[in-house]
Amino acid sequence: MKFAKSPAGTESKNRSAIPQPDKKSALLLVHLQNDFCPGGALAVAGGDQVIPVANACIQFFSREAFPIIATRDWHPENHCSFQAQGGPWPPHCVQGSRGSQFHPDLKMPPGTLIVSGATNPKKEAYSGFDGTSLEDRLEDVEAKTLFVLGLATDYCVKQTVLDACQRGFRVVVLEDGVRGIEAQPGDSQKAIQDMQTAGALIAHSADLGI
Ligand code: VGL
Ligand code: ZN
Repeated sequence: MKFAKSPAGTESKNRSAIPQPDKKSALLLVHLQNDFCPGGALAVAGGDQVIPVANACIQFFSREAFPIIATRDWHPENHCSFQAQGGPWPPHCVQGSRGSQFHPDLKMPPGTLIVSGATNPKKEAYSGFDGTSLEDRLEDVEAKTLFVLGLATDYCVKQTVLDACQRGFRVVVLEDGVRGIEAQPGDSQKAIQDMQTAGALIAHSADLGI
C-alpha cells in the first residue's frame, strides 16, 4: 500500500496512514443537493464550496474506473422530519423538487450509483445505510474502503460514517469536502471527533494527490 504525505502541519491522530483509493474503494458523495447549498431550504453555510472538491475526487475515481455512489435525501412531502409534521426541519429535498436535485455544478459521471434515503414518511433516516440498498451496492462493487464527502457533517455524513465503521468498512472522511449545519456551534468539529473515535480516518483531498 502506498501512503500519502500530509501537508506540513496537518498531521493529527489517524492521519498517519491515509490509504490511497484502489479498486476496492468507493467514493461516497452524501447529499450534494440544492437544498443543502446556499439558497436552498436547509442551506449549510459554504455547502457549495464542497462541489469543486467533489468534482476533483469524481475525476480521479472516474479515470481509474473506481465506483462512485451518490446518496440523496429523498423525502415524501409529508415527511415526519418537517416542521408541519412536528419535526425539526423546514421542508427540504422533497422527491422531484428542484431542491432535491443534485447541485448543477456537480459533474456526476454516467454510471454513478444513486441511493435515495429517508423515503418513509414515518421515519427519519440520517444514515445512508438506513432503509436503503447502500450496503448491497457496496458489496456488489466489492468496496472495502470508502472515501466520504458531502453534507451535512453533523447529521447525514456523521451517521453514514458511523454506520460504515460499524459495518467494518475502512472509512476516510475528506474534511475539506464536508460542511455542517451547526445547529449548535461546534457540532461539526464534534462530529469529526465522533467519526474519528469510531475509527474513521480524517484526511484532506490533498492527502490523496487529488
Ligand atoms: C440532513 C437534516 C435533515 C443531512 C438531512 O443531509 O445532513 N440533515 N435531512
Ligand atoms: Zn432530510
